[in-house]
Amino acid sequence: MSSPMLLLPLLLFLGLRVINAAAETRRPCSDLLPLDLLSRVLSRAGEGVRGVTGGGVHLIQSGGVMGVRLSRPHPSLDFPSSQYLVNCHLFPREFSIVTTLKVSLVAPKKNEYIFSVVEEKEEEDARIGKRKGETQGGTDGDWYREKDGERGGRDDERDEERDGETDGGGERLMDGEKRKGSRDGENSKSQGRLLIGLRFSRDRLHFLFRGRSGGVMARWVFRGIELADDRWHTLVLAFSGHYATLTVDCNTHLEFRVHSKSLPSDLSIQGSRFHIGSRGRWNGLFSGLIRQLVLVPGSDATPRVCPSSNAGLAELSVPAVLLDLPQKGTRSDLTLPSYESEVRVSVGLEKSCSSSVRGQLWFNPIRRALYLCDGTLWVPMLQESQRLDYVLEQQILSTSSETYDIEVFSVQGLGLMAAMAHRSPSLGSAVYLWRDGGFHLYQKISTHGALSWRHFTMGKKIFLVVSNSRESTGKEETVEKDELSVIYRWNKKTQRFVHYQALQTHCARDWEAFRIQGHTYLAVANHRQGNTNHTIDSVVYKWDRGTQLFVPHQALRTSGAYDWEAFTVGPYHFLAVANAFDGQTTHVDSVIYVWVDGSFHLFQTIKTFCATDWEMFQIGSRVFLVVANGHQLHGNGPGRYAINSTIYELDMSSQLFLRFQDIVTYSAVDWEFFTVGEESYLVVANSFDGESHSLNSIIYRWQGYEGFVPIHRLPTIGCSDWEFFTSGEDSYLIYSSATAPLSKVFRLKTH
Ligand SMILES: *[C@@H]1O[C@H](CO)[C@@H](O)[C@H](O)[C@H]1NC(C)=O
Ligand SMILES: *[C@@H]1O[C@H](CO)[C@@H](O)[C@H](O)[C@H]1NC(C)=O
Ligand SMILES: [Ca+2]
Ligand SMILES: [Ca+2]
Repeated sequence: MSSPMLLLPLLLFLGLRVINAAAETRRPCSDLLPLDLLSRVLSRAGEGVRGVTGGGVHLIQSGGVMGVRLSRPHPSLDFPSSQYLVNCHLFPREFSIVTTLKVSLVAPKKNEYIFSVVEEKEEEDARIGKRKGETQGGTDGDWYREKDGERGGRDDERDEERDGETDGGGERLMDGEKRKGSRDGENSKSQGRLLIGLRFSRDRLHFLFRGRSGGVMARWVFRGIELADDRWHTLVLAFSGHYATLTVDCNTHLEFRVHSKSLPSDLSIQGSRFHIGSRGRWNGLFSGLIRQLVLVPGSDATPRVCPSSNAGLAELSVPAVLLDLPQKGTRSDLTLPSYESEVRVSVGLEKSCSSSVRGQLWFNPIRRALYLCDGTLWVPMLQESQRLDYVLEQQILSTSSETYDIEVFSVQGLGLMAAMAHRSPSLGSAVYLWRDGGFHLYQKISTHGALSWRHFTMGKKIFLVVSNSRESTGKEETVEKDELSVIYRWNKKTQRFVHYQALQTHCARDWEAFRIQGHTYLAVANHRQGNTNHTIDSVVYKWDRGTQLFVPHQALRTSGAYDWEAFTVGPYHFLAVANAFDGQTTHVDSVIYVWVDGSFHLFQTIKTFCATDWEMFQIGSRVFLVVANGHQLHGNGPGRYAINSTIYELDMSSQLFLRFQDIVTYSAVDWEFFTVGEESYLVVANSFDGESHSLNSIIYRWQGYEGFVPIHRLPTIGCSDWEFFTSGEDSYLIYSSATAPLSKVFRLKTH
């Protein structure tokens, strides 16, 4: 490997950063994900929080764009902070708020809260809880109100103002406006102290923030912000170190240097509640439309949102139900709403459609579909998005021996094929052809302890490469001598794969094929040399046009390499190795390399535990890498198999892969990413839990800000690999077993 010194200026030039540190040390609150507060509200409203359905939260279309209107206080509008800011007792020191709003009018001298975080007292908790029970189905108003005179609470509004004044000065701007103390407070005493508040008046935006130790309320006032012009605006308010930045519609850029004392770093959010669209009181509900409200911990979200082709509607995370617009229908008998009019949409459980609600829209959050009442029936307005419903067993394929890997590919004129790496050296491996909804044996290929197959093409030439790893006989020389991996080429005439080139490998676990600047490369993961040496070279080969053969291009030192993953992000080519074992421990660094000037250079190392697979995938413009961690070895003690496998996301500003989500896996050996319709999924191959090989593999579905959540469990035996493929209209998954001579094909049912 070349020296990092030489590499640095080059990479700086490219805008990339080379770093040796593990990614996990970068974020103080690494478990926090962007918190989509509005999705929270909508899913709670849709589910009918505590028996109360829909009311209070309406989807409104305005200016051709959907937003949420809050018509009255509703239980879905507030929730405990602890529910979403877990593993982090203090509010993040660095954070951004991204919000998209449309406000038509604000009365002079009036403030409206976009959201707040309010302290909650325990006895209040109990009382509110009781009251909630009492008022189910009743008026929502009581729910927020406290009994008069029950507590001699301070009037926070005054308190906030006083704090602001006494703590004034520096670059922080004070709002001199005096308000009538009674406006908010008299009838409904405060529920608790305001900890965080984002509110606006006619021409300014206020951000309030209280550190607990001093009890001091700091306030920033951004003047000249005219929000109430009946247009959609997207605001990004970012707090980072000593700066506060406000970006409006991606182009106004107001930057305030915040007095170091001013942004308290010790704001405890324990025992507090988020209130969306209010200060947590009966009156004073946000009057406009909200389309987006996201709290982003740990970074300035501006580069994630801007630039945008539609800056007033720049998006970080908009609830899915607000993304779709009703299409103009083709049926002429329907009176379809004009985009410019405000249309009422109810969310929640099915209501009856009768002439009285003709023309109303109903959003069913369970089916994620929008319906229009034509006077008698609900007519679907949007093509219901395809979505994985359940998984059907399609085929049980008996194989000559156990299988370590499956590669599915297609050959023009013939169709879908699967190359399977079978274990038995005497029976060899095979290629199968997809016919009539199942795989059938097509061609046997002699292999020796085959561990993986890779398909690739060069122009019209079709190739397959297999990694052979003759199982150890105890005699090192024979092990060494015969370890040849083989490239096969598709012969059009005979319609068979034929031997093309053999390459010396060392217990090869994986082949990866990729192209860079018109050249084809192959990388082999050499796992071990002899019986004990794991720290050896893995090799990148390059196709030589003269000799028409692959020749060694670069050697990269690896430790028990298991997998290579090649991927491209913009102009950058990456190659990541999963390092499993260095001879002593499974706790070794796996490495991501980047292509600079004709060869790979260190980009980032990531701590892994017996890493067996990397899978790169993209969701929208976001780039992720997920690692499969096999097991943790502690000295001579028993290994741990139930450990986290981690999803990393490429952070565009730091140019690093940062921890995004941990998922507990059981000796994971493979991740497979796939999409069905609009939805994204991951499936993991769980192979061993310490006792048994019969356990569930899990399918996870992408849920945006929640990351991936488990949705299906598939019983597998010694699962070694998952592959996703489609045939015609249908989507399938196939898995192979390393402990039984069978593979299974599942059909993914969608609706
Ligand atoms: C392992 O193999 C590498 C590459 O062949 C060699 O440089 C190294 O010395 C070997 N290590 C041991 C402990 O034999
Ligand atoms: C997995 O990670 C989560 C959160 O990152 C952590 O709470 C949990 O203890 C970890 N589980 C294991 C088995 O390491
Ligand atoms: Ca991989
Ligand atoms: Ca796979």
